[in-house]
Amino acid sequence: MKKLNTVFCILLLAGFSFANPEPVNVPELMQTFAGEKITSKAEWESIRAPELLEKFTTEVYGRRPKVLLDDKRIKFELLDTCDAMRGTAIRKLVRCHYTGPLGEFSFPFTVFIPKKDHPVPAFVFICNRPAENVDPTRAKKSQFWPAEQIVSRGYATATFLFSDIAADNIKAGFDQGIFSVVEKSSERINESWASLSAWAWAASRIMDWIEKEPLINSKRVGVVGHSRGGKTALWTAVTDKRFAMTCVNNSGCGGTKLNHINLPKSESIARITKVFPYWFSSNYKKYANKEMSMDFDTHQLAALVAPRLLAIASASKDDWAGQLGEWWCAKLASPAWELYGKKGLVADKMPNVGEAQQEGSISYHYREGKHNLNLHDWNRYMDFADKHGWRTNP
Ligand code: GTR
Repeated sequence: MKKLNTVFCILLLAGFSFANPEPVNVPELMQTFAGEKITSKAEWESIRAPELLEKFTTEVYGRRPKVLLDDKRIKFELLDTCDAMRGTAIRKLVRCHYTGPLGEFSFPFTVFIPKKDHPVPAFVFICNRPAENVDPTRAKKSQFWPAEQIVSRGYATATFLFSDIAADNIKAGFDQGIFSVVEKSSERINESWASLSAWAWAASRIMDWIEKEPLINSKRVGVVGHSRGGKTALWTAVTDKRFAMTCVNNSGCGGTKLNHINLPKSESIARITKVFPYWFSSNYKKYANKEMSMDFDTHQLAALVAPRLLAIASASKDDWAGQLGEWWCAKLASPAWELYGKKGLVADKMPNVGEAQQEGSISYHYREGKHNLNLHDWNRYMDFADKHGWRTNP
């Protein structure tokens, strides 16, 4: 015991700290890559935000072929509409068709809309788990997409299966799913789009449909995703300003986890680009083992959501996602909201487990438990939307 105490004292005297690690040498948010200071909303919008978007496009998520932006190639087919949830909701089953230069592609999605108070706010959910988690018949229920509870709080919700868009499999390559109708995999270059971008593209197509759906208020739509789906939700909101809110659940490396902080238990860029290279542009692997010297970081990506609502969440037993790095992303992104006269994250340190920080336009909550998305998380996202008046019509 005495020996242990002595070791402890020596460590303390040597300046060894048991406190949380701090971010180190974080790239500036309000300064261009060329070193110019950004001091106004106008400079942010015309100079800094575009160069950051370009950076994350080429270096992390890849560039989508332009032909994907042509809305004349998109059509919707209403497959079915009926009453659901004991008459409290309307269920619509829809198929989105896309005519690509190399062929036809389509994917289905499910929508539940509360029966009253139209037009209602909504959450588009990117489902990165098996189909039983988003059962349109509701015979099977899962907290991963608690559609009944979402509807009972007055929100509509729409979901699709990410695997219907592009396979989540390293062996699948890029001649499958949406990729197969857009370009040949032999034409791909280092900055070509990849799976996270393909999944995000699908979330935006659901927004196209929502804009034509009078029962839903398209100005109050959030996009929600967990883990690889959380990374996708963030990229969706960054690339599609129609989403008024994004909920980024346990997204970790390649999502919100800050890189300029030493969290040895969390996933690294070397690991993620080795195991999941098909999620990102090939350029991303250049940053393997260079986390601390990269000239960009995730707070700059999150800042591209400003001045809209951003919710980031971690789970206490999810060291792999690097909870502290997720919190710092929220904190360091905040100056972008301040340019709009809003507050970002209102907090000086991580909350205790079980608590939420929701005073500003950035929400952070820290749930007890494992890497997951459950009813607790959904309720925090809906609380945040409620706080911003989403349930108050119009
Ligand atoms: C892990 C991966 C993470 C995270 C997670 C998930 O295997 O390392 O980046 O995305 O999967 O999607 O659940």
